Amino acid sequence: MSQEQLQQLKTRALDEIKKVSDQNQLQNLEIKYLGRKGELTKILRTVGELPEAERGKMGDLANQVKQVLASEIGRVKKSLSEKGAGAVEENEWIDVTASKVKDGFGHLNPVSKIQYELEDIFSSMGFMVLDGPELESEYYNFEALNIPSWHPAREMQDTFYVEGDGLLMRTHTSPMQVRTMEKYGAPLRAIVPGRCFRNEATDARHEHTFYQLEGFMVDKNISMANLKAVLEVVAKKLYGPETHLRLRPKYYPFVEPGVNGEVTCFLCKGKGCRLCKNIGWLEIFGAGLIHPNVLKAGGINPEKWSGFAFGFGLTRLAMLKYGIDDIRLFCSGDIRFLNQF
Ligand code: FA5
Repeated sequence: MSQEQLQQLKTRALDEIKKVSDQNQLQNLEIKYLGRKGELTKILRTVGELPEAERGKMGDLANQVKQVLASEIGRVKKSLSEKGAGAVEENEWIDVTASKVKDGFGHLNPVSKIQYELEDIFSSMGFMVLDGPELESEYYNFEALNIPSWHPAREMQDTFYVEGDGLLMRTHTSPMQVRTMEKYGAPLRAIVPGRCFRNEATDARHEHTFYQLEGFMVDKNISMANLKAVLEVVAKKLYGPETHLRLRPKYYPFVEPGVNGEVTCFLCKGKGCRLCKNIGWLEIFGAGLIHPNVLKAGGINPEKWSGFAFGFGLTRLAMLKYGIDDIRLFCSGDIRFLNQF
């Protein structure tokens, strides 16, 4: 290697160092020129083999080049790490008055829209809005709701169990009935919107993760008439003043009697259409009078107090309202689905 070639190597290396934009690139250059097998290191190793007359000059020059490169690499390394720590270079500036890019704003999920609408309606009737744990105990999810371990109703609500602690992902929002009774006593009125989980063979109407909205009222002499009156007001506010409500017997272990709540189809006004499958009615909740065993589990005397409870399928309400024909779209993570609402 001649002195001229050594100068060329220095120019090339400095040029490359000037262009790096991150620590990785810089480290690669350091290895390329100054590493154990680096270009300059190799040259320095061969200086001893040169004729004596050239040896001194080449040795000095190679060492000078090494120092220049090492110090330039050190300088750039420091500047990059300062930049990484948030330092602003003189030619950089931030316009704090600039407005945000418009199309980055989010919006409410259709389930949240229905949830907030129902929260407003129930709050106006004196109901508290409460939140409950999604990871629930077997006791509150089943036993306190009159569903002992041998009860066949457990099979209809299979879920995801957490090993060891008697904990599970709640299958419905009903566990909050007993939790709320324990905390507030009677009289009481509350709704509990929230996420529920079931071990489902999923299809267009069943997901492993979905939303419900629980509601209950405990007071003196509460009857099915109170249940119907409250839920008819809710149905009319939700779907319009001409909406009717019908209750048909259905078994739930935690209510006695238990009912299925249906409203006149808001699309065909009860005449029969694709949405209601030509029945004219849409099933939107389960409900009934709170079973005496559940009141007792909540520390409330069933001889003195009575109450009603209901559970809306919130995801189902959103599907009906927005004409969504497959529940699996909600958890699909497909932004094109959500952008439609
Ligand atoms: C219950 O969960 C009762 N806890 C409701 C209740 C509360 C009855 C208080 C009486 C008193 P059910 O399993 O039917 O009941 O579920 C209620 C609603 O949740 C259903 O109508 C449906 O809309 C919704 N739902 C249930 N399972 C799923 C699922 N896998 N995917 C989506 N929605 C579901």
